[in-house]
Amino acid sequence: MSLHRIESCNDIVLEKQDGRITTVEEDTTDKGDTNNNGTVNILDAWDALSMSVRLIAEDLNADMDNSGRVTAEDARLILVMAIQ
Ligand SMILES: [Ca+2]
Ligand SMILES: [Ca+2]
Repeated sequence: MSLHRIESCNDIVLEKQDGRITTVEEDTTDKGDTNNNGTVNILDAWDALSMSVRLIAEDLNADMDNSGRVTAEDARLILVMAIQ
């Protein structure tokens, strides 16, 4: 029998429910990174714009102002992030 020590706990979220402690996989997707490629760029802004006009399915990861909807304003905010 071997024991494995956890080297990093940064991405582990513990949740206590009904007296049991369980690990919860954290959503590590960065806000605004709609295509989930690890970086926020103009393609993510394009995705958000496409969501705002219902060309593609809405992904609330693109909801930068937490309004509950993906709009052109969210696309603008992502674009600002992308050029910084
Ligand atoms: Ca991206
Ligand atoms: Ca929004």
